[in-house]
Amino acid sequence: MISQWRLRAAFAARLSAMYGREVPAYTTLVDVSREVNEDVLRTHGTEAARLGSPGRVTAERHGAIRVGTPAELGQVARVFGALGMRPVGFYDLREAAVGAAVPVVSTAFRPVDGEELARNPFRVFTSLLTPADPRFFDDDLRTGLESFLAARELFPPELLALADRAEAERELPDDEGERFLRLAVAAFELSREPVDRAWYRTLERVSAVAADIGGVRSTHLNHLTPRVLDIDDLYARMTGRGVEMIDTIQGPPHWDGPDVLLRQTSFRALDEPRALREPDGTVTEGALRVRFGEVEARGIALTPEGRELYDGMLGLVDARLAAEPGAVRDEVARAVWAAHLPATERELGARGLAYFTYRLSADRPRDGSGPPTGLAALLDGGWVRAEPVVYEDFLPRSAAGIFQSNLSGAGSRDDAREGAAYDSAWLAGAVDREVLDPYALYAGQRADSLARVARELDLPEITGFEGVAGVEGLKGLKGLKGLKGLQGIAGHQGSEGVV
Ligand code: OOG
Ligand code: NI
Repeated sequence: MISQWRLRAAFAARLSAMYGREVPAYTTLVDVSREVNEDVLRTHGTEAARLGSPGRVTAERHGAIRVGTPAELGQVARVFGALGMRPVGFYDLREAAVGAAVPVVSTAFRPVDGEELARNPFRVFTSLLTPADPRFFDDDLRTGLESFLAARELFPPELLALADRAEAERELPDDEGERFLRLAVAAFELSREPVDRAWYRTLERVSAVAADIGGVRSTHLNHLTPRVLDIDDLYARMTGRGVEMIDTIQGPPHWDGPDVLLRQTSFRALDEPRALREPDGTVTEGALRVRFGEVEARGIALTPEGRELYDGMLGLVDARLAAEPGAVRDEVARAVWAAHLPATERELGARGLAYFTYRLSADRPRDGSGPPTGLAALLDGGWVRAEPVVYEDFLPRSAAGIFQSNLSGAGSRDDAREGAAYDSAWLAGAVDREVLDPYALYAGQRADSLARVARELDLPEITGFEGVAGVEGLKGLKGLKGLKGLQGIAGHQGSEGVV
């Protein structure tokens, strides 16, 4: 029998081998990532491993795929359900992409509990085309797209049947497991079937993403992303090897305080030979440029309050750059971070801005004194230690930036028209399963760890979150409005400090 997590790990490894054959520059990226990680672990050792064991980080990947219809997304959910990956979060990239046409909404399929994440955290950012959005597609194009998409089959019935069995039984017999893996990897390979050039170009004029999804009769992996422990070093080394990277690292700047959320960068999409069918029926060898290589560094998960601070800080950076056109984004961001984000994990926790789990300290007091009940006192007294929770999700603005930096053209959108509404509940209906809230998952990890510590110390409960759980004055802190609020937050102290 092959258990679900072994299927997941094997799927991620085989996808990686397949993508390396298809996009050789990806192999370079993986090699350089490994070098960087080995160097960081050599110099920073256990400290670097606090956000993931070396084994986890070395194998860690996220993939990105794009599909065309709710029915296709439902099938994707079954394939990933087989691997113990569930839909988490809703991302509306139509809104996050400013000035470019990215007509998709997305979710991420990933394992959700701590043990499963530690075994193999493979996740896939999955985007769904929005043909019903009139800002991008007129009635004719919508009808054309929908009938083209309805006529294709991305996943063979045998794969879906095996997937349902693996999801229900949480394992597969060896032969069935092997068959499942082969069919699942094949479903994400780049197809050799000729692409209808005229149809592809029609869609490309609206959006390169729409063409990549709705212009071909199959799906494929768009990128596969290794995790690196020092993304600035990675960026410099890739550039040193002559690989053209996008201009920036998306997400938080490099700074002296704790790494939070997610930093990402990529090398530019490369021309790939593809067979094209011309209007007269002949097939020619052409090239399409849609797939690229991305790399990421993961930091600590932020609470809703921490996330509002993060979004407010991004707004502040934008406002400063608009006011001072010559300024360098990274320097401005570093200054904003230094002014507003706590510089230590302890303070991040005390202000209720980030998630931690807690465990009994090996060198806790043994002098017969009983433990206090408040978390701050437990931490101060050396009873309990805090460990950062890794951010397992994605960031809509960074995702939009990654999409945009690799588009061949901006496409077109008509913002005078009313956009079609899609939200998390709609997505849940499409996949016929619950779309989980990332914050609830992180908060659950924290609560579980506190309950365990309370049991171990024989305390009825551990107090100390009341003061920070409902940090006031953060609502409506968006962009420029955040300027005033930010100072308020920076000076905010929970009535009872936590970490
Ligand atoms: C997905 C882009 C988003 C990320 O890491 O934020 C993404 C895509 O290009 O299909 O993968
Ligand atoms: Ni990605």
